[in-house]
Amino acid sequence: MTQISPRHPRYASLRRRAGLAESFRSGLVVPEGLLAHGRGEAFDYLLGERTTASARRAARIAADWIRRARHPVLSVNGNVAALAAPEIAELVRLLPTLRVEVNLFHRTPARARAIAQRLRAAGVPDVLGVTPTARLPGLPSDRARIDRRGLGEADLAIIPLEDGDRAEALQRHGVRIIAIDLNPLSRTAQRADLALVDDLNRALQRIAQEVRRRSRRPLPARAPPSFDAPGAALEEIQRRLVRLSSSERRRVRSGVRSPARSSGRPR
Ligand code: PTJ
Repeated sequence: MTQISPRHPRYASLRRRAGLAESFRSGLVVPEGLLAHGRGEAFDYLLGERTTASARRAARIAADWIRRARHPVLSVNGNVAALAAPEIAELVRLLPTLRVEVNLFHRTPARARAIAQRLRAAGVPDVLGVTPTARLPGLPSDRARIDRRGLGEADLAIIPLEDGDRAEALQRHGVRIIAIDLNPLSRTAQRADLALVDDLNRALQRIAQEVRRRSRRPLPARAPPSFDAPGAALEEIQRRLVRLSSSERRRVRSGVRSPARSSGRPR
């Protein structure tokens, strides 16, 4: 792997990229997955690379929904396994009813096995979906190939980093959808019953934190209602951009050069 200095201002981001590139070379991640990551990074910049208030609210609701679900399933693709296997293992440890299922857009048996292997190595004891046993009706892609014991029985599915058609197909099947997607305009985020507009790792860590907080409390009598999380995220982005653009104008007017330009470093 490329050597990256921990003193680099974008060390964490560069390390993740290097990890993804490595997972691409080993066949876990597809080239399209690298493009998808770049799109996610761009939205994360706009959000300020932090969990916003609306994403925190969505994580609290998600924790309650997952705890109340009869048969919750977390769907895992190549990017998700490459980026967040330890977070998935921790969530399964906290929520023993949560099933983990490999579900791929670009499916090959070798990739499905490699992804399951990555999850097991991180501590996920039981991984479904390596050999699909059912089909989700009305979906032309390989994402229709599911595990009867997993998504086939699910009443709730967490689907990080996806496009929207499977969310719709699962909803038609009566499954409640929680999406994790940095792009508030994506069809998945827009269609999901609840969207966490946040980075995958931060979102899974936040859900785990909320589950831990709630572990000694009784289940709420009713599932808390959802809200328009993509709309709230767009407003957060808008407020942030207005703030940044006016402070940038003030800097220019007062003749102070922006820190990024004066240091010559990427932000
Ligand atoms: O492994 P496969 O074969 O199932 O393929 C997986 C990819 C990711 C290639 C496939 O699902 C795909 O093409 O996804 P899309 O349609 O590009 O959608 C991915 C969404 O995830 C985009 O809206 C991105 O903004 C978002 N995204 C990317 N990285 C992150 C993210 N959201 C949260 N956290 C991230 N790290």
